Amino acid sequence: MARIPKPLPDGVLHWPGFYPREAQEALLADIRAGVANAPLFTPTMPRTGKPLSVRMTNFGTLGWVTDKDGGYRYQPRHPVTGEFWPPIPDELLRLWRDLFLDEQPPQACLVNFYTDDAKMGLHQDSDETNRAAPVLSVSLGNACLFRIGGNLRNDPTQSFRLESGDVMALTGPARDAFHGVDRIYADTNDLLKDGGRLNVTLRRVT
Ligand SMILES: O=C(O)CCC(=O)C(=O)O
Ligand SMILES: [Mn+2]
Repeated sequence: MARIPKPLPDGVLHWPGFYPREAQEALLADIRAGVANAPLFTPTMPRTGKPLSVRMTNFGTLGWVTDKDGGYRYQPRHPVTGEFWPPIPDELLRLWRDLFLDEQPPQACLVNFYTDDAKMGLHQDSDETNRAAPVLSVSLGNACLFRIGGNLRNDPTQSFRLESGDVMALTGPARDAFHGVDRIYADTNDLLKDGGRLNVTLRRVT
């Protein structure tokens, strides 16, 4: 019997293969240019100081950071260099504008880099004061297994793959859904020469 694909939860929008390879390369070049000025850093958990397995940086007027003493927060400067974050690449601003005509522009672009053994635990994006605006994400490099549930931690979840060039958004009823990345599939894409996965998320914070 053919397997019927399960529809995504209400408000989860997924555009598989949104960016063709050339556009992925252009976006990667923009991200690399930003990372040259705002290097990836290793975030740590509030209180325990345990390092996350992803490395991250940000673009925009506000960037999401976390460390042992300060916890989860947005701030205008890079926690290691002390410099303001670089601007959000034009292509990503355009993407947001094209998809979300009526929304104010994003203030934060969080850049996550996953090595092939990294993951991200189930969480809500809840440090934004503005929880009405969507969270928009673009995936580059190796595929991952993305998990999404409901607004309660114990709600049932479903999982699907995000591939290089995919765009996804958590909107409306899914804006506060618990989500995470269970695994990266090594050797599934050659955009990143040394493997791994890059994900950028655009957010409105205030
Ligand atoms: O890497 C992803 O696809 C998700 C990233 C994420 O949930 C986050 O940065 O809050
Ligand atoms: Mn998230």
